[in-house]
Amino acid sequence: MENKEHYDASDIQVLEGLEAVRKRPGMYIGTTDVKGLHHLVWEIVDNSIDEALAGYCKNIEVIINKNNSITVKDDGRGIPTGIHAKTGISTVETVYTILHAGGKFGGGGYKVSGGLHGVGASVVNALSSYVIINIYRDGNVYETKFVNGGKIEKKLEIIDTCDINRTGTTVTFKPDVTIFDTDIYDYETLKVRIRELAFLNKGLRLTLRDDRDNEDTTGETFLYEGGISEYVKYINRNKTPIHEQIIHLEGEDSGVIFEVALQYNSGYTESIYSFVNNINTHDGGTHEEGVRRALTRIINNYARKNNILKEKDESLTGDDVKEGLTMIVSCKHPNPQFEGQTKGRLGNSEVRKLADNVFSEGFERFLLENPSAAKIIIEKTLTAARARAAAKKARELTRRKGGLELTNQWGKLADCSCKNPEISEIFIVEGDSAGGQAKQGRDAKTQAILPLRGKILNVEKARLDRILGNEEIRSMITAFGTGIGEDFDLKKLRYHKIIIMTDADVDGSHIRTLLLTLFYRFFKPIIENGHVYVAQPPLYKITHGKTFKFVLTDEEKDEYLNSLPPSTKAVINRNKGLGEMDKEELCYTTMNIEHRTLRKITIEDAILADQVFETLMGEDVEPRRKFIEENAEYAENLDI
Ligand code: 28F
Repeated sequence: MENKEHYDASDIQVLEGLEAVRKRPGMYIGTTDVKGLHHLVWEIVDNSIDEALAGYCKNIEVIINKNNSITVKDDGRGIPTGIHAKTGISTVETVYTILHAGGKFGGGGYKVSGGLHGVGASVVNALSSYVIINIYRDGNVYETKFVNGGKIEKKLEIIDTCDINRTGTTVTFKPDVTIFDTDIYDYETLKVRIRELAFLNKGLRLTLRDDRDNEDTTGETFLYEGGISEYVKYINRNKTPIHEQIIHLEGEDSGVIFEVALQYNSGYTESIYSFVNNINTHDGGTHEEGVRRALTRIINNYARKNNILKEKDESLTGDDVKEGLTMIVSCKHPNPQFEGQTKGRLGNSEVRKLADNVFSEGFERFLLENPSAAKIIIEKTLTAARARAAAKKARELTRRKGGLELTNQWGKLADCSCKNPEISEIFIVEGDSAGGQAKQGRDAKTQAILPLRGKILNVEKARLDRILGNEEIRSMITAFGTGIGEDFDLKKLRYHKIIIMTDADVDGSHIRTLLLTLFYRFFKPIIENGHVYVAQPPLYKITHGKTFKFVLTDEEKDEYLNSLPPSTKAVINRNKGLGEMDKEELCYTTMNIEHRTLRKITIEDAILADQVFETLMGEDVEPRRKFIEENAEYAENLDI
């Protein structure tokens, strides 16, 4: 071991540099909390990843040691062991003591990956109570050691020999507890990022091991030959992809590598993540823009060429093509320019062109070679476009009219006096007469009534966007209080029970279908959270003498009739409309909390309603006939 007694000018400069890091660690690693603690690991792992990107390293191992120190191992070439020309000290010592050494002294953009601040090993050294580096190279094992924030304790020396074929670098560091709030590493945090690094660097094997409780563990290994394709598959693992193949495209220009993988699922949210040199670009940038632009353009071209979009139709937008899209965009750039407040945006303009070229060429080919997948994808984007147009119209209309002050008697809401949504209910009632009765007989404290005209469907001829223009429906939307589409907020729901009350005939069933479709498409969470109900008015009124009874089903009717003395003359009335009951009867049997029967609508009910609606309103007669035939029984049971 060699200990220095005299410090020369360059030593002092080095110590001043590392001292600056210790004085203001935040400037170099962001924070000194648990996040900063983990950041140290990534700075070291980044150096191994660089060696992998250079094509020399296949395995990286991260170990959490018993004493909360961290060991990172790679099987790259090993940090050069000679004297660094510019500093006159060993390359390792240079890299570990001079700030930004990786970038400045590396020359020619050796450093491709980079942590949050791109500062490298010297910062880890400055913030550690010790760092030990072992290098395996030329059949020798070298070692050097720093203590107390980067003071060299042991100059680089050969401590052993090894197999001539064994090469690599092993670094062990112990974070300085006087600097960090905590020194406890979180296994999950390390695991999530290590898995991500494995996805982003195909073929690279990364292992994480926790020796804190038990030194015998083998740890977990992450290796993905499919790279970002497997990342997409992983993100979609609990979703339902709508086409089998994950589209994976790749290209290179002037040392810039661009890669993208994508797959659509049946959901509505986008999961698009972009990376530059393995760093998440939260705010996107030119790589992401290039892909998004090309995606929108190619889908439009394809839809027009195949006459799916007609001449008069508006083009699909970027918003339409991203519904249910899971996509990873990854760019490796020797000289990335990060922009924006948090430096989370790639600025290099040449990447936009590269991304666009690679994506449009490959994606167009995919659509041509996979017509069935193409059809499904295009259909999904068209549905998104329709929903978006309808939601926009509804928003504009509800905004313009200010909802609740509508003068039109049809859209007249009789609100309840109670303001607690948990016990408030709104009845959406078919027809003027039933609406009037319900208003008179309700419990005005907790029950709101909104009458709907019976003929909405016929009058409007059923395009959803036009239905959203219907005044009564708009006042219903306003009454809910949640907003619609992008503005939707479940917390603002004013009634925890939304009860559809319609006649037991064809018109009633149409209105129910329409409302459920509307809720399914624009207010899905109110169904998912069990706020939608269908009232079950009695099917029969059975009168004998001065007594009468209401029953819900044929079975109940038979049962009741059998229970009467044989000589009883009973009159059985089948209730066709709500209006056939008087207001006391309606309120007693169908609205009163004690006596009514409500059926809670599930998401499956709503999906079926949505399909029925599509089919009923579609232009083709044949699918309509077929659907009604196939679903007659279920639809009857469901009574939609
Ligand atoms: C556990 C952490 O730090 N691995 C590293 C290398 C390999 C080279 C290198 C590193 C050249 C001039 C800076 C080897 N042979 N793991 C690591 N593996 N650094 S760090 O070079 C350092 C640069 O100054 C290396 C030929 N070229 C590069």
